[in-house]
Amino acid sequence: MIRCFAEHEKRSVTDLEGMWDFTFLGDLDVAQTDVARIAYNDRIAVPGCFDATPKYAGCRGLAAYRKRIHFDDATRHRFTFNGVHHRCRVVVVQGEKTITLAEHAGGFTVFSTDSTDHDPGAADLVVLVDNRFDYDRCPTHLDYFDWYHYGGIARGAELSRLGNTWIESVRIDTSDFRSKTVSVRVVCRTDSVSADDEAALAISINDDEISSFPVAFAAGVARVDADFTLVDAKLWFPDRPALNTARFALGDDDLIERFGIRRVSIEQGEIRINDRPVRLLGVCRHEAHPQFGCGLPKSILVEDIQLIEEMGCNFVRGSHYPQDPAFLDLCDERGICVWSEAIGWQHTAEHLNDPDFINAQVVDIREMVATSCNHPSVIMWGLQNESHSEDPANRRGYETLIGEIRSLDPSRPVTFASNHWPDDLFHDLIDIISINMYPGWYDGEIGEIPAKIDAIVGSIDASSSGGKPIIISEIGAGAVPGTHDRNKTRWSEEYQAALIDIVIEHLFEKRDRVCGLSLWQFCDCRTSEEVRRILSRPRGFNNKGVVDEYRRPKLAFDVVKSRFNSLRR
Ligand code: ADA
Repeated sequence: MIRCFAEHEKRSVTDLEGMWDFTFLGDLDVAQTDVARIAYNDRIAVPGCFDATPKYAGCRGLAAYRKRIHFDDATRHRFTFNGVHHRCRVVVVQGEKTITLAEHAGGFTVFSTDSTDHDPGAADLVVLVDNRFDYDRCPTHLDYFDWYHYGGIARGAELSRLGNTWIESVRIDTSDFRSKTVSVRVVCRTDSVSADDEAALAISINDDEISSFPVAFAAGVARVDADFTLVDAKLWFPDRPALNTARFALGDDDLIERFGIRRVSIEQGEIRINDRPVRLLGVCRHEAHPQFGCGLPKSILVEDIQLIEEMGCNFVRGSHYPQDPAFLDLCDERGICVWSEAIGWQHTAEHLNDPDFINAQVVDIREMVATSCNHPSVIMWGLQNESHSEDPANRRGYETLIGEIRSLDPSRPVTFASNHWPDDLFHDLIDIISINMYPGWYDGEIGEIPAKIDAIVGSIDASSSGGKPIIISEIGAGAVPGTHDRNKTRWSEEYQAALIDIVIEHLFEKRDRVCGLSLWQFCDCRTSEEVRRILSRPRGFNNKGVVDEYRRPKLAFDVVKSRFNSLRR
């Protein structure tokens, strides 16, 4: 299941998790493979990453997954994939018919594809999955990024019967938190051709009385916009995360969505939720685990959110790609604010001036916003981590991508994490200034950290971006788990703990100009196979987690826990 709650009570939805037929095809091409001739010689679990299993560890190439599915009838059915890495081709085989429904590139976003040309009954769903690096076909997953790119149907899949008329999407935005008014925008679609296909959309919120809205289709699409003032509802705050449930029904279809009444604003250098300034205390989080790759079971999502809460965090930066929607559900419930980031890592002018790269980024952004826009925990959008925002040749690319985000969602502030200050040229395009810096790790010593933070913050405030909220979006140190040294030398847990202690103390005990911190990083994670990178990463891991890759706390965990919890009091 994609979410932490049932999105439907009437719509027929089949969770496709479980054992699938599998075979690793290696160097075959995803477009040229004759699906009907594949011989399956293995089994693999979905959700999951095939190259996180011992037999396929390190394998890069084409993998074929097959699952017997059942079409309830001949009406439209939808396959929804929660994240397939890195690219795939979705095919249905039924009798003599082999139909390619879709190809998709980009692993960390939800996408769906519909089947309309099938017979009722059994069929085979075949997903050809390719985890090779191929800039031309999948420019969002590149081998120089500082994380390991696993392959597979990582976050699961489901099959839904849409029938002839269905609810396509729901968008719930807070239009006025003071009066507790939300705007609800629903898109309905139909395959029926009868012109008099008037239907009624029923909406109820928090089990209040049902409101009915006429639905008039034109060219198969109908939109219903409605405002609801929820006088008895509570607002969503990080420390009091009140959630509401909206139910929608259209004919024999339905949809359930949760939402929070909250408005994010930027005022006087602060980030505010419902006009209350929030101080964001958090960590950057990769979705990775040695046993599961990037396809984390819900048990690990629960473990992660529990540890994040135990540290006293109220903030997670999803680095460097959209997080699992189920994790966002947990953040909604626990009041953990989320920086949701489109995939990207140190991109250059070559990428940012390549129309195909920009188009792939736009797809990622559209899928990220479509999936995450109703989560109250998502309070800001990020993009292009440490890409070259100091290069004037990249302005148009940044304008296009930031413009796309704002066109899809004008309600949330936008930022990008940069390590190029004071040479950044595009801070005018964003609402929050976010700085990645590693004083005391890549340069200098721990004692120099306060002055270096003050210097950067001071120079920002002396610039044209002065007065905007500032987040330190990455800062930290490596610690090889279990490495101890009373002299606190680099790579020891003692050094990492001492550095993080100074950072938090200086940012929030000694000063209050910076409104947010996301330590780099929550958990250790495996880096890419690139030799230069690996040689700089003991164990082939990015060891800057405050817990190791199995979520075992390091000394720094208790420092963060003590500091953040006392700041939260
Ligand atoms: C950069 C990057 C992170 C990680 C970090 C590090 O800030 O954004 O993904 O690579 O450096 O550990 O050096």
